[in-house]
Amino acid sequence: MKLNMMYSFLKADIDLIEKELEAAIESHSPLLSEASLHLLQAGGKRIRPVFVLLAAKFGEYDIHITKNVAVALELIHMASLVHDDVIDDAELRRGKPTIKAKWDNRIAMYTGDYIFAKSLEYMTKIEHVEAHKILANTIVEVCIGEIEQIKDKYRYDQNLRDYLRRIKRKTALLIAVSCQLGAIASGVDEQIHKKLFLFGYYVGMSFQITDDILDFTSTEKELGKPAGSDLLQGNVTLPVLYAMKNEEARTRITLVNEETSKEEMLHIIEFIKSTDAIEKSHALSQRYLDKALHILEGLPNGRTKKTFRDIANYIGKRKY
Ligand code: 2DE
Ligand code: MG
Ligand code: MG
Ligand code: MG
Repeated sequence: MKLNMMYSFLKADIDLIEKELEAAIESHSPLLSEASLHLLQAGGKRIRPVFVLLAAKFGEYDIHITKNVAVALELIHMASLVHDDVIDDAELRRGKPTIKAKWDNRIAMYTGDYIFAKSLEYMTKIEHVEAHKILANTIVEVCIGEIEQIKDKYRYDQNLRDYLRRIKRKTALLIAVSCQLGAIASGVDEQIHKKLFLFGYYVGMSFQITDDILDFTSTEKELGKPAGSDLLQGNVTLPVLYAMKNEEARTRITLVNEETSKEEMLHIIEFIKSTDAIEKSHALSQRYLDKALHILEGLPNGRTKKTFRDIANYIGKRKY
């Protein structure tokens, strides 16, 4: 089943959010509008807004309140991608040139800041102080995660815990908080919004592990961004950690540094794929998914819960 078919009952609300996103980035500066719109129109899975809406369904659902959280979360995600593509020197995102490639790094930095500021504007519509605390704290964690990732580049003495802590910060928390804030904004009580947070956290962990696997196994065409770029950039992800349990792989991987040729890298990537590293990574992704599904069991039954389950399962199997 296609992703958007799983929540077709939300179609009108998702369409509304898409329009709001367009309106949100409209600026008096044509350059800011153009650059932001360029990324927005490249599409994306819109996982965070969808999770916001679904989580809000566990409370007093009012789209005119919830939409602000959904728009804010997608904008924060977008802003972080604009900055990320500067940091990672990425040329392609969602099948289109990145803002930094189409314009330049300076334009990209300010476009990211601009989109980020816009997200805060949407959050001001939410009166729960707690929601703002949670969001601010999450963004702090995302920044720490990104800094840690830079520090950990080409470091082969790191362990599984280092990796898991990093992906928690860079990806899982924002997905977790999408669920939690959607719920808080519609008055859901603590016991439930904490469960939704945990559900989003586990799905987010599984999601990033899959992203890191796809970087090895998928193609630029499918991903809309170059494959194989993690190792090329020195990012030690889960498949690399598992592959290093193999003596020969370990020897070759630990020699990788900034000077390693692209050709040698491609060989190493193929070697990693020939070990059991990909399979083991899938297994860990699945374990997180199972944890997410287990949390769902403790939530009230209904269409929303079923949709969360379908999306979680889809995320574990996705190809892009
Ligand atoms: C993408 O990771 C991670 C994005 C988080 C970036 C966060 C920044 C700080 P990847 P892909 C820059 C926060 C900034 C804000 C909120 C404005 O693995 O493979 O590089 O998609 O992702 O490039
Ligand atoms: Mg990147
Ligand atoms: Mg990055
Ligand atoms: Mg990636």
